[in-house]
Amino acid sequence: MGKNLVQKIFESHLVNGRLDPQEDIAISIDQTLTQDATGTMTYLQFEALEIPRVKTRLSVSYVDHNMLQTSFENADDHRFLQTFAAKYGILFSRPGNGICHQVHLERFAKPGETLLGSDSHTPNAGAMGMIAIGAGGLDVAIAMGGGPYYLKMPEIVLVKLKGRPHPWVSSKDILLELLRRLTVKGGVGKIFEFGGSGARTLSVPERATIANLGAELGATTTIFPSDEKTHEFLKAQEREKDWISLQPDSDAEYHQVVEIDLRELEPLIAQPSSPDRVTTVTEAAGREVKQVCIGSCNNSSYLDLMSVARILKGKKIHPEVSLTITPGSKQVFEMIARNGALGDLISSGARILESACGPCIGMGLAPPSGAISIRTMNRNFPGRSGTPEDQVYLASPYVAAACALEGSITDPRTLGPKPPPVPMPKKFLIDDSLILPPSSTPEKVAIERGPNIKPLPIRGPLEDSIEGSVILKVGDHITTDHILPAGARVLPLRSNIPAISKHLFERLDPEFFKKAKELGGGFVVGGENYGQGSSREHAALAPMYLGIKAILAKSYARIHRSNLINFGILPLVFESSDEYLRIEQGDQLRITNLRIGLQEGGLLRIENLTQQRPFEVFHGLNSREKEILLAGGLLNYTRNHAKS
Ligand code: MIC
Ligand code: SF4
Repeated sequence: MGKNLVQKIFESHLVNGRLDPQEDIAISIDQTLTQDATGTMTYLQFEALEIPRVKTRLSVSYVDHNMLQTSFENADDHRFLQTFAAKYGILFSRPGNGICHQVHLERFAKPGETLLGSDSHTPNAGAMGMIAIGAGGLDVAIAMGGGPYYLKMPEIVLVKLKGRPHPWVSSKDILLELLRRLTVKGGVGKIFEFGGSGARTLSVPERATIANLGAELGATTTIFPSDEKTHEFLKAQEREKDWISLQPDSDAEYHQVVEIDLRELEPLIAQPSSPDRVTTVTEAAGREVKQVCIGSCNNSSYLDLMSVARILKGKKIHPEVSLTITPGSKQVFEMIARNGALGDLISSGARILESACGPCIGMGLAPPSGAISIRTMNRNFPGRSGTPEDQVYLASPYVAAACALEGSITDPRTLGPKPPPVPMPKKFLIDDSLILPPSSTPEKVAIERGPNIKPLPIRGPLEDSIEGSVILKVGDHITTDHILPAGARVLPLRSNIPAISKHLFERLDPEFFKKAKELGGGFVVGGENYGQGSSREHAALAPMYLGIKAILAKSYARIHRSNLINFGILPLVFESSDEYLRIEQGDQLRITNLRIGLQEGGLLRIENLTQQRPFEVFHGLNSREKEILLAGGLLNYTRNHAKS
């Protein structure tokens, strides 16, 4: 039987297990990436492992999220990250060099390799024919120490693209179409492998838009073959030597095949406040727009910004619209500056932001109250932009440019028969001077730690009996932005768990912190796909710090479930939706004989002391996960193993 692309790369990296769906496997990791908002904690954890130098082939530390320096915290974190990277053998991409996923694609992603990143959009690099997975910072720390990455072997879905899209339909619309069909949990436990004649015609940056947005399906990752288009891109990045051809066998098998006929697609748009609330732009047309933000790790490439610049050239944006442009990297920024396109954007009335995550993570540019903001980004979770009750729509750069000109949701096909052509450059501008190599005399490097960098909280082994009340009960699709918001106010506290924990669940219950403190911890109850979205392990670390012992939910998002286990919090699953309905906020729960109960079967018995009745929950933990929980988290588990 022939092999698909995923099987080929997994096979060459397999450390443990069999490549059958649902089997527990471990794969070796060639490359890691971190960004500053997750990086400080990742490196504090790496430090706790007491390993003198990273063991990966390549590890890169990026600074792109916490760029507003309204006080000392972010600047101090940058110094910590820079000195840490120098000492431990990590490349340091300085602030200003660009967004981790865009820079990694340009300079480091390599066909056939594996990448683990402490950011959920790490699959962006799947555009280069590599297995790139987003994970919690502790998993990345372990990988930097030479450990494998553990996961359940996902099902592999072939997404077969047929034909060529009509003018003004872009690669963004391909993934929006998949989100429309499959929803934000349609990819859980799956890897999407793209193929077919329609995939062959897409350039690497177009593929990256798709692979990046695959994270919103809840997928483990997304991958494209490495072919002539990959070769063309790597050559233009002066990295031809990194190219290999990587294709599935002609008789490769898949668990599922999804076909998209690109000729049937039209420009699409995701409505507030979920990436899967997709409709056609025609359907939404006419709604008044007050803000347009072009950029983020989705759609900030040279090709994207050149398209926007060509559309806006010689025109002025609508007087009611504020338009922002964030180039994805220094390479993109400098190229559009040197070729004059930046001048066209400025002349149209655009506000040019530095090359960073910016508005995508609420680092400024919150939209006006009640106003529609059109963004080329990947997430429109409620309140993420910084404005309560925000109205954020997600769409392609073509749609965004049309909206900026017209002041309302506008189908770009009204702008003319075809978008202005933008050819792929034969050669990108290469200047890696903002990527600092590690020190050759690491023993001389002192790590700088500002006052905001607090020691890592660690819990002891799992208790045998836990009791407490349900401090909060929430519904389906609670994102990590609900659990622990990002934005300019909270992000600077990422290296300070005592301070950041004050913001836990604040959007859902402003009293949560106070209650958890008074009660000394307890339980949280959630619905489907609990913990959807980002990889931020702070959404597990802060609950652990406040004494949350278990979450009870209908189902979990992949990365968040691992993060809970990594920090010793039980991710329990309701046996039936009835149980979810019966349990109430404020109920007092007790689990006894937990240590033996965990080891014995798949179910745990919980006493609801308030309602005076027992009920059962499912834990679905494999033997390694049980051991991690019994040890009180992955760090304790790893240290115990290192000693034995
Ligand atoms: C996001 O897009 O939500 C983030 C901010 O990049 C997160 C990481 C973080 O919270 O630091 C992600 O996607 O993992
Ligand atoms: Fe940054 Fe936004 Fe991409 Fe997250 S989704 S890495 S915040 S640009």
